[in-house]
Amino acid sequence: MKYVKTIGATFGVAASLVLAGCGDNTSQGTQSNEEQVSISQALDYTITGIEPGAGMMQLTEMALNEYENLKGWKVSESSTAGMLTMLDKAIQSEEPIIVTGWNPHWKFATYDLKYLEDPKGTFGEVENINTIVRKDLKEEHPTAYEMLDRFYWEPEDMEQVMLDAQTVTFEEAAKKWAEQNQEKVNEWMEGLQSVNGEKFELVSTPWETEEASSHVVKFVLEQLGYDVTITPVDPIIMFQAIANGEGDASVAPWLPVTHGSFYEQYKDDIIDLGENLVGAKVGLVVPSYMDIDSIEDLEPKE
Ligand code: PBE
Repeated sequence: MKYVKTIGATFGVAASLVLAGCGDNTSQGTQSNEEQVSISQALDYTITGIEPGAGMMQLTEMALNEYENLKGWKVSESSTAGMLTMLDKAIQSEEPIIVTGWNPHWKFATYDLKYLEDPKGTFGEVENINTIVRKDLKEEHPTAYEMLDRFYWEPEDMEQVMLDAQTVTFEEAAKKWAEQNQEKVNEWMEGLQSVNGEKFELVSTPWETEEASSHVVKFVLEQLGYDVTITPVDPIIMFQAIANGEGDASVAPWLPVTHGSFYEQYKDDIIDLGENLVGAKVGLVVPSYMDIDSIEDLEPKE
């Protein structure tokens, strides 16, 4: 309820911002009694966030502490779907909005968006997505271990699966990608000994990027004879599950920054097989029509 009120207030103030933005004399005339509203005021000093367990939410809280000009700002907890709805609504009416954003993601193809510059580097530069496995995996499931060690693809591959999954299930989109990229898949499987229905627990997170990668890995492991389950959980639980051996592997950790603090906590109890994708990114994202370029362009709440 509180959340809805905030949105109402934001839109109310934002409407006067649009008026203030029409810089001709007439509109300034009608404005004379009204104070000019800054972008920060129009946003009610609020960044639109996603699921509270996301690494990005932690990073955004860190940014709120590290940037002096973000004094008094907050990040609203929501869901990815909720954030995308708010983003779409804002863009339909050219209102200001700041979201916790990342790519690969279709929002960059759908809307004209930009990352705010991050001079303090709180959100890192390029992010990788890594593969982690439980400590005994190599001995117990050598075939799966070797396949996971080989698994590596490009952001464009992941995007292709995510795009197809807008109309079909991730299961089908992953299968289609694997069939169209037989050469790559063959490299991952080459010379490996098939198994006979051994159970394999792939731990993932709830985002589409990870639905895409986890389903492709599931498909390939199934070709090798495994019976694979994907369990999406919060990032911290994902690390925990691999560390305590409840899960076999995960292709979902975003590093070095997004899940960096979770990684630090569990790194001694997991095996890190390195990157499965290079060239991801996280940060604060705004529609390109917004007249700010850097996190430092935002104003503290007085
Ligand atoms: N994300 C997408 C996740 C990881 C993948 C950036 C929203 C996060 O934990 O923040």
